[in-house]
Amino acid sequence: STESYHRTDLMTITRHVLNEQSKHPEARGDFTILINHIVLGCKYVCSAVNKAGLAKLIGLAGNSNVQGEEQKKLDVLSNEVFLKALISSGRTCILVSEENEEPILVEPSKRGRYIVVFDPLDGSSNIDCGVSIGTIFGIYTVKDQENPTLEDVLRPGKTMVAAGYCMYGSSCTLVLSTGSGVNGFTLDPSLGEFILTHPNIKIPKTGKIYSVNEGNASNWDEPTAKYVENCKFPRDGSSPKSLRYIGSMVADIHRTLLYGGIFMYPADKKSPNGKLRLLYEVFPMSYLMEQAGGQAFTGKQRALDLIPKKIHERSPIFIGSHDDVEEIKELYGAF
Ligand code: P6P
Repeated sequence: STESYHRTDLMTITRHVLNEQSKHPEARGDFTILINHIVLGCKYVCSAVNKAGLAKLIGLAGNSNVQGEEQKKLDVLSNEVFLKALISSGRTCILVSEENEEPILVEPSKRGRYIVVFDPLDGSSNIDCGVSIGTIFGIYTVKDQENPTLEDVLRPGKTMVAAGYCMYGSSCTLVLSTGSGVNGFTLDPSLGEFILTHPNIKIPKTGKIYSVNEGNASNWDEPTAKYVENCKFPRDGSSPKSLRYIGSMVADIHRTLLYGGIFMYPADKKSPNGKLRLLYEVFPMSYLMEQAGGQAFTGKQRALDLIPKKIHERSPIFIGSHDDVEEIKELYGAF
């Protein structure tokens, strides 16, 4: 809200996380340090994303930087930035990135008790046309810090201790939950600080927007087809819903969280598990949506109850306003 922005005691994300920490007297500040390193990564990627667009457009010297190095693809650069930031925090022991086939085991001297699963730059194919893209992350606590194993990451999303995303668009917005609600922060480039601009986000109980790639309609199963049909030709004679589909998950989810409605990437004949990745796309967004009063459903069960078998496995997802997801659950229950 503008009121908090103009107040003199700006609530930065660092102060906000420290306030959260003070509610846990036993906390040693490790989590705060971890979040600060994630925030650092987001600031760096934000500036790289904004520059890259320009560099590409004005064709800087074959897109190589001043050292003449070949301009790294932004998602590769973003991945390196987050891996370095997370490892240097000294608070992580296992990292799972969309860009790395295998989990990364942090060297013992730099180990902490957190596991971070992340997609460093989701939707990066949208950069060239200026569509918003984003970083998505989820955080687990390791069971035995002396012996981190793959089992530590193949756990249900409901055991995450925090999740969030950072959207690089007209402004840089970081949305975070540490288990007691959802808060949105906007980067003030003049301060280099994320300022609390969306305190305690709650998703409307129902919405007038549905978000799905209609191009896949020929492959949908019956319940999805019926639900979308009813959005367009409501049986109860109410006005049809609006279709909004950006094709960048972070942007579609951010709009759904703020305006309400439902985002869907269903399973279909081509991709029986849908397209989106369970661990570092579906779980973090489902965690946030539930914390904001919404729901996340796979077509079979609550998304956060799923137990991954592989770190890059996919899952169908129906996520958003409580009542809208309830409708699709009834349709799936009925079939
Ligand atoms: P489709 C972007 O490539 C992405 O991974 C998500 O950000 C987005 O929601 C989805 O794929 C879009 O997929 O098949 O509709 O183009």
